[in-house]
Amino acid sequence: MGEIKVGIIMGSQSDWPTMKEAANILDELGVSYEKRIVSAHRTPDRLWDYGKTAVERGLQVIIAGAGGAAHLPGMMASKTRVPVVGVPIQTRALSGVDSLYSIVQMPKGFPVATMAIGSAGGANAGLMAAGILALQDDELAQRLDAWRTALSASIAQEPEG
Ligand code: RP5
Repeated sequence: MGEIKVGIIMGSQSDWPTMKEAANILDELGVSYEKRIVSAHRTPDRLWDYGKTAVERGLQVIIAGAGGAAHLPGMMASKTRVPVVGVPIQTRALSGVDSLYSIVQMPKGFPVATMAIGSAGGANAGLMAAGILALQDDELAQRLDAWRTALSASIAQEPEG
């Protein structure tokens, strides 16, 4: 799998089931990654250190998931030029709309590529990261193309029942 180029970070252990969707996709595609709990509110120094060292450590994409007052993806984007893919975690109180709005509405200059709320967003974050890396990795590009072809082939022509 080689050098780790993808960081999966999340605000809490409770975010892991959603963020594991991204990890599962990366596993399927043979992309190595690291996973860390990095909370904007509970461990701000950890966030700062992670962002400060991301480039020198060779990270090329950071997938960041958080819920509620979801400041982690945006703060990470403010600290590193490594592209940040944001995953809004589905929350109980506001169904994840709070997370989505917290992540998507960044000021000009510090973008976060924001995915859908919840598990689809987690999986798509993995695919987005793979697509970015595939721009410079022909073998990964082939695996990603095959993955997409297999998904298309799995869709029935007609509904059952
Ligand atoms: C956020 O608060 C986390 O990203 C998580 O989605 C949410 C709730 O965290 P826990 O109270 O479950 O640890 O920072």
